[in-house]
Amino acid sequence: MVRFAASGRAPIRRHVINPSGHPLQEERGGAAVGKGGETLDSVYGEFIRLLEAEDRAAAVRLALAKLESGELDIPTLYSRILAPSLNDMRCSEDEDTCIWKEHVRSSFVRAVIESCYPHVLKARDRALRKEAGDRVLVACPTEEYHEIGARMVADFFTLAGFETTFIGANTPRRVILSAARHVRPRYLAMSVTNNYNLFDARQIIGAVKSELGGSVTVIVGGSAFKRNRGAATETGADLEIHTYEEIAALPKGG
Ligand code: B12
Repeated sequence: MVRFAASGRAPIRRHVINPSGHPLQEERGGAAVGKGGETLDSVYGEFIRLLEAEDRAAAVRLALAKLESGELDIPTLYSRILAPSLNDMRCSEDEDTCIWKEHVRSSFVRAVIESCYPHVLKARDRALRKEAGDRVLVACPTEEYHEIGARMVADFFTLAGFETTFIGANTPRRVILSAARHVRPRYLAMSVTNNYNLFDARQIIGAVKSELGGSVTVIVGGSAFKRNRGAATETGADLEIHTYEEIAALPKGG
């Protein structure tokens, strides 16, 4: 089935259910998550304070504590705390200073994501059947250096019961094709952040489709598509989506 989200953007959903069954509000503002009446805003504020203090250990501990207490689930932690901590970063210093600060912050966020992996597996096993699901290959265009969105999406697919292969960012086209041949995924999920990589995404999608034919559905997402309406169609993708909920709703098994 070939389908695009009607608006080309993720639908706005106000509520999600975390794997442990606690209802959570997606929007940070005013949403209660903590036992002491904490809001997503206050958890976010605390997380940013720790990043600014460059306190990696405390940032990891805060994220894990919120998961362990069931106050946050993985999709909410990733989409509402970690992603905005990077996407909303503001820097008024010179370009080089801003870039190394982006490097530092993204390495902290990466540390949090990797520390969460046991929780991803636990949540997946608790919520879903354990037999192997459909395969998905998560990739980025060749010159894309932004890989954190793709890394989060790999966990979203795992949580949703897929067998996920994450090949990371900055991978040559022939290597992506080799992975596609070996994995033979039902879905290729391509994350694009930098607008300049949309053209390469189109080349890769064309090559994977001619290699695998109709057996693969190509999904695209990431901020390059949020910024450029209609770009997904031009890449030749079958579907543009952006959220965990949309991933969890993808057809499986057949
Ligand atoms: C962190 C960062 C970096 C890090 C990346 C580290 C890493 N290992 O990934 C470093 C420092 C290396 C870097 C380098 C560069 N960056 Co940079 N970077 C950023 C920053 C601050 C955050 C990006 C990020 O990781 N966000 C967090 C992730 C989790 O969010 P996300 O991608 O949106 O993902 C979420 C959803 O979109 C979704 N999703 C993502 N992909 C997919 C895919 C599917 C299929 C689905 C379903 C969902 C989905 O899931 C995620 C969770 O909700 C942005 C600022 C911004 N406002 O975007 C600039 C930004 C993206 N960078 C930019 C630029 C220009 C660069 C550089 C070229 C130079 C520079 N000025 O730094 C270089 C080289 C990049 C290259 N060749 O690709 C520009 C891009 C502008 C453009 N042309 O499009 C931005 C927007 C900054 C700016 N305002 O100018 N960067």
